[in-house]
Amino acid sequence: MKNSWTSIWATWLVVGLLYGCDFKKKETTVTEPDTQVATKEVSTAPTFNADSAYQYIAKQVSFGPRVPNSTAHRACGDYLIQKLKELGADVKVQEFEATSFDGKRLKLRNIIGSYNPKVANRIALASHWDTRPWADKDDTNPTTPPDGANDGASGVGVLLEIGRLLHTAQANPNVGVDIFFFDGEDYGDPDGGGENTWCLGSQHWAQNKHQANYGANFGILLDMVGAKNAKFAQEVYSKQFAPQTLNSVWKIANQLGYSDYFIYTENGPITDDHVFMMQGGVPTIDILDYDPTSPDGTFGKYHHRHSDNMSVIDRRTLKAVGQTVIQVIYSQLAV
Ligand code: AHN
Ligand code: ZN
Repeated sequence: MKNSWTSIWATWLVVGLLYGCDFKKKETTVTEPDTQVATKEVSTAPTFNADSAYQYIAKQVSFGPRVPNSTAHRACGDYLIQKLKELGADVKVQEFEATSFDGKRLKLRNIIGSYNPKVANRIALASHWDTRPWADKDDTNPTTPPDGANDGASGVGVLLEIGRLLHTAQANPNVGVDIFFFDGEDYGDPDGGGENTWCLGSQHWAQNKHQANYGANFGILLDMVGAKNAKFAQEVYSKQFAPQTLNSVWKIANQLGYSDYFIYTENGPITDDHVFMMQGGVPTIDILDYDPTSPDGTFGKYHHRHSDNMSVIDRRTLKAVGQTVIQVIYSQLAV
């Protein structure tokens, strides 16, 4: 069992290394909506407030780009710790150092907020909170960092709003929720230095759990979940290693009326924090704005460019993602 799991991983690693992240020549397959998956009777979830999520994003952006070792990064990390506490979470901070592909020593923090910490059935939710040090796809100024409103801040903003709902909702979901803000995701080598140059925070966590014997039934990673007209295709590693979660989440999103966003098209594979969450034992899907059928290809036009600022953020996209995730929590998926 262990061996076949290892060889499956090795195969995907090779596929990932061959194709990289931004690969363009890929086959796309269309799968039909899965109507077989049984989700428990949909219980009433609280209403996700997209404007509140929007404000949490604007607040992060107001610190400036959250590039590791910068004062904005330090200040925003302090804010996130404080905010999660204020929203009633049990907060743990993992402070550590990692070496970047270009030889820098980075001071990083993973920030983890837990709700219903004693409950055995758990859901892991995650986003990265750091900003890429360079808008390296930008035509005019590729050496300075972007605002990272979508790439970084959007997922965190949605998860803070989820935390606010868990803190204030009348009905307590019958499940524990852990919110992971991973650091150092976006410091990767653009020139093929390897997949392990990305996702430094989740790699650290996979090797050093914040809690002995930590486990979750499944995980959901949010990455670039705020752009106008975002498309969330079904990412290959998610489909391979967390198929039930993927099917259930897409089904709920489509039931809620968000079929424009949660599309039944395959993409990837993408090396993102969910890969390392899976290595840490939590089968995790990636909700990621990446549409292989778009004429612009792959990531959105704002990706790693200065146009990734508040003007790309659309409350309707935040609502589609946030309402889906809170509904998943209150549906207590049997996956
Ligand atoms: C790579 O490009 C290797 N991974 C994409 C993950 C990512 C970057 N998410 C946001 N920025
Ligand atoms: Zn990025």
